[in-house]
Amino acid sequence: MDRFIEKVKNPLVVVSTLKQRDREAVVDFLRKINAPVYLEGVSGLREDSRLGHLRISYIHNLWENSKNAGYPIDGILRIGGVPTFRSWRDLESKKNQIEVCSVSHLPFSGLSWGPIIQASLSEFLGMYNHQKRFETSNALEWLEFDRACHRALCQLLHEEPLAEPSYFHSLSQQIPKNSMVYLGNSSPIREWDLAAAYDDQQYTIFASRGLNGIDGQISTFLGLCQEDVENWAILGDLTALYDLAGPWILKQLANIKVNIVVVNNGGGKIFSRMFPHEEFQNRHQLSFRPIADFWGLEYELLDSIFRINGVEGNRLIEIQPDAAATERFWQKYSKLPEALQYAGGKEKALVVSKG
Ligand SMILES: Cc1ncc(C[n+]2csc(CCOP(=O)(O)OP(=O)(O)O)c2C)c(N)n1
Repeated sequence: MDRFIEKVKNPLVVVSTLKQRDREAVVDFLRKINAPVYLEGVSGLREDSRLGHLRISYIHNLWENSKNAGYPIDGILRIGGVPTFRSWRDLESKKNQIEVCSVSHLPFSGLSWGPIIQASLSEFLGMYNHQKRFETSNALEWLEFDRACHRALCQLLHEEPLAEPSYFHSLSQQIPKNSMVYLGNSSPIREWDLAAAYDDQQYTIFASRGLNGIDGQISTFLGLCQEDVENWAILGDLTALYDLAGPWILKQLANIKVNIVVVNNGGGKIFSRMFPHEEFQNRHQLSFRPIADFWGLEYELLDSIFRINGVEGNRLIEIQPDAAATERFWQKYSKLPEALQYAGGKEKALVVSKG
């Protein structure tokens, strides 16, 4: 850690899963070292206003965009569990080009190289009271660029309300405050981080990280449910299909309120951008209504802009995003910086192309 802090000029801190009791120590540490930070939803700090001035949210083309803004990232300091953050995987091929240091309560490195310090985060980070404070002036242009991208993203979500990420934005505004939210595979955890609003809804967010299996996720969610709050799971359709028997336990969980949201995009869409062959996606036209009936869950189908209504019992909400709108969304998302007509660190005009 000392070596990382001494050696690196332009660090990005990435914060993934944290234990609740470590959060305040992590906030103090982040404010002290004063470096740009990417906060995953599972950190519980994504919406924390005390970190708003350091927060990076647009991570598409991270390496290039930060470099173009005069802040070529030369080190990643990871705090907490293994990040889902896409650029974490890029690091696998960046050995000797970038410094990486992980500090985690868990022993998992999540990379084939780089040191990992396994420790109680509150104790370990608390010791770093007098460490280097990074010069945010180096990062100001990048932070400003990021804010402009975020404003453009908000406009895009508004323009494409039927695109898959826009449903996540809407969910994040409508799930009741203080709910437990379980983010499943494969896209939900990433799309939540990308599109959820930054209002502090005091959600307790969980995800199943580590082996990343899509099996057993309904069961994992039901095992995490609490009595005094609403419980929400957001899962891909194949992930839900892999655990069809999961709800059997509901009858024994009498005092909990459960909402299972299935984002039914007709298969494993994560593979559509990885492999040219459709077979990898396991495409289907299945409806989840019979599954809701089978388990005695109330059922709602959302295939247009929606309002979540309160219901008495447990329910399954099926979302069917519009495939064409989702495709347009991703096209425009990858070009947000161009749409900003970004030049020399200033947002000249906020024009997100229509089409
Ligand atoms: C047990 C298991 N089998 C297979 C996989 C490989 N896998 C990873 S993501 C995925 C597709 C998930 O599809 P879905 O839940 O519909 O989410 P989407 O990609 O559409 O967001 C599969 C099959 C896995 N991770 N775990």
